[in-house]
Amino acid sequence: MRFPGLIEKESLEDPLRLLATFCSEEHLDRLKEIKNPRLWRDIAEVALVARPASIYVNTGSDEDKDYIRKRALENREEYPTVHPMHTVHFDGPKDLARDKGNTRILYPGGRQVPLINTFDRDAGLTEIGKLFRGVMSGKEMFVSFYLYGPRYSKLSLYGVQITDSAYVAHSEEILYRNGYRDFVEKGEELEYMLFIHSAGERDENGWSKNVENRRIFIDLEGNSVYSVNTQYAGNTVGLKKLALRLAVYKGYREVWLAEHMFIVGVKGRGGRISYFTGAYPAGCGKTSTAMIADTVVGDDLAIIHAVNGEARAVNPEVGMFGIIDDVNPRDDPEIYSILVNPSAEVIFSNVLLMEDGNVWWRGKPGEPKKGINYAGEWWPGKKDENGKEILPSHPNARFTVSIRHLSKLDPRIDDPEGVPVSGFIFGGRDPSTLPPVLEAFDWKHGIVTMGASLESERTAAVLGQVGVMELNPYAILDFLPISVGAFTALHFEFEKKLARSPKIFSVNYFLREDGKFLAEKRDKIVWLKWMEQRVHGEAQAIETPVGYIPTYEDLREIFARELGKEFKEDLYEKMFTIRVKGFLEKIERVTKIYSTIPDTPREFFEIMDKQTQGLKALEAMHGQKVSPFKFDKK
Ligand code: SPV
Ligand code: MN
Repeated sequence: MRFPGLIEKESLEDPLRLLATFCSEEHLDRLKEIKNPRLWRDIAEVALVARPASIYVNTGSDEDKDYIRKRALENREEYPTVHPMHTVHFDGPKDLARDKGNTRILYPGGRQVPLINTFDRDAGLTEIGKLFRGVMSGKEMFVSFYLYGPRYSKLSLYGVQITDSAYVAHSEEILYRNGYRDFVEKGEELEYMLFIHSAGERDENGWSKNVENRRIFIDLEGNSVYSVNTQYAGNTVGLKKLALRLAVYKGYREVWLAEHMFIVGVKGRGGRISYFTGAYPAGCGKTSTAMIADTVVGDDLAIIHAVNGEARAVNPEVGMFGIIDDVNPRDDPEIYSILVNPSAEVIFSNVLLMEDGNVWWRGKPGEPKKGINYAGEWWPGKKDENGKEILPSHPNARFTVSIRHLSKLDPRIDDPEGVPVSGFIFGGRDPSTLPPVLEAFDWKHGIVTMGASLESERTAAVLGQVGVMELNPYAILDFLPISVGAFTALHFEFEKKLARSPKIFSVNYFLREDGKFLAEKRDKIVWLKWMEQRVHGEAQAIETPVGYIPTYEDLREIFARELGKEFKEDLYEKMFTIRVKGFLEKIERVTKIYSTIPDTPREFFEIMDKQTQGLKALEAMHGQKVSPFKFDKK
């Protein structure tokens, strides 16, 4: 029972009979095809509590997809544009991003976990039960089935989405592989994650009205997530960040990794492809790195298992929910061309929909003209109640599109075995210390000093002092259901299952001198190619106390080959100078936080201590800034 006290247990004894009061015969038959009584009870219980007018069982057929799109338009959850395959969704001014405060991990007994927003499980389920009571009355409830990974893969998970939002179902049809037939094939034995969502009451603009009662509760024990009074996809699309928490938890118990990482292929000598996964906090270059690589398996999430001693990764998704702000034809030709291709199905969210039926976002050539946006009607110069100009499209405006439109889509996207992972990349935004690329000594060193220690500079987009470094371990802090100490221990355990561990790298595209970035945007490909060569033992490296850095000669060669650019020795020296003070400060900041987390492995502190000793010895010998030319090559 999911909603204690709200319904009689007996009422679920014959779930199909009960569901017959909500479903047409055709849709009831669709449910009957899946011989899984637990699933029938789950759906019946939600229906009994939320009281929808009807239930639509989505099989992922073309007819079902068309119906869902049509319903999204009829419900005014989406608006048509000049292109029939392009629609626009608005979340409303108070529902434009993930709600961290109201997203909580339910723990029995109200257990607290440092840095994680937890809540007592019983209290949480009671509260959510009340919010779901009758919440779908008069509305249609969609039930959809998805794979979280390739078909017939041991790495994949399964999810059921129940929602009263056609926009959510529509997004999921683009972003995930429909799994109706897998549910039918697997019947009773199938374990699934359950996502229950309601947009709640909507106002005359179609926005969720009761956003103050927005709740996203993650029930680890029940393998379920409840989300209500919100529409923003990061809060509602179950298989995205809600599933990530459940997957991390399952991986923690079974020793595999669910990561907030892209998966890309980088071409090397003889045309070989080596795969890398990469975790970057927001605004640190994750998407642009994925797009500059030679092939793309995924842009946001990765499930990584040890298979016969090898780390193998699958992308649980087949679509992108990407930031559209500043996507322009010059910097992002690939994404831009997809977004203006009339035959690609796109849901734009929180952009400007102009009166002529065209959409506009910052970066799109042409001027924004009168229309509607995330805050209602818009016209050039429109101001809010404080006299501040309202942007035509929101900085968190997004596009939802199938990844299959990418010309660089990796042919192994659907490989049930996943792709072998040669390297993990952790990318932060650091103005003053970290070099553009750095290789860890070994797995544990990388996990501790690069993954667990991942920080990014707070930018103007977030309130507070600009330039302050914020810890975001593995770029997954917002989505962690367990402590970062336990997550770090999991990475140590994971390595024990590997015969050969991926190399670990950190990258930093934001190193500045005199306020100017030392690296250009397009240099990213150089760091990727260097990593690819390192994986195959083809590039040299210089050992420093914080890890290995590239040699000047290797980089000069790669810059010339990849970009036709002359890489100057003095730029190399600036980029790869070891800034001892900055590194020591980072260790101090990060260690201070981990010392408040009781389940941090002892080795974490040992590795940090060793690094501190190494840096201090270096400082004693060469001072606070040490040129890469002072070290020996390896
Ligand atoms: C992110 O913020 O990391 C995203 C978008 O990928 S959301 O789905 O909102 O999490
Ligand atoms: Mn993400």
